[in-house]
Amino acid sequence: MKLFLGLAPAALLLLLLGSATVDAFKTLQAKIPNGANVNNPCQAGTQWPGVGHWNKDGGGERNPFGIAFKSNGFVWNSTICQLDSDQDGRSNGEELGDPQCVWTEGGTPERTDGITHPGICEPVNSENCMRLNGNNIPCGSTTIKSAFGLLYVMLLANILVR
Ligand SMILES: [Ca+2]
Repeated sequence: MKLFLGLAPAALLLLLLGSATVDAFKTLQAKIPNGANVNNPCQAGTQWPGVGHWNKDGGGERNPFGIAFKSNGFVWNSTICQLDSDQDGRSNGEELGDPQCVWTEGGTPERTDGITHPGICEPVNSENCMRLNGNNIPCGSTTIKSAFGLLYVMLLANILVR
């Protein structure tokens, strides 16, 4: 019982920190065009809600777009819009559906579909992007996890067969 009482404040703190992280990126999503509409460059058909972070669910280390957006005072303007933060040849505005850099908070961007990631160089499998994204790109980790998962299943199957 004492252990539980001791852990309770820690758990509560984690819960608060977790929801604070979610709140942070949800608030920031509204400050960029199509902030809640960015496609996941690692997995078609899914999204990347934590646009400024290497972690798709937000929190942790910022990607180049997140770093630039922060140093721009978390404001969307022509400066951040014209940058190509992930260096894939398309400006942040082009990626986020505001090619003319005219979007303001609360407005509807010029384009709302096919929104690409402004902080992760795409296509992620190209030689150039693999170099630029470096070890930060979490696309590969799923593959590694799957590989370990597969290995585990194979080992387990091997044991059961015996
Ligand atoms: Ca770009």
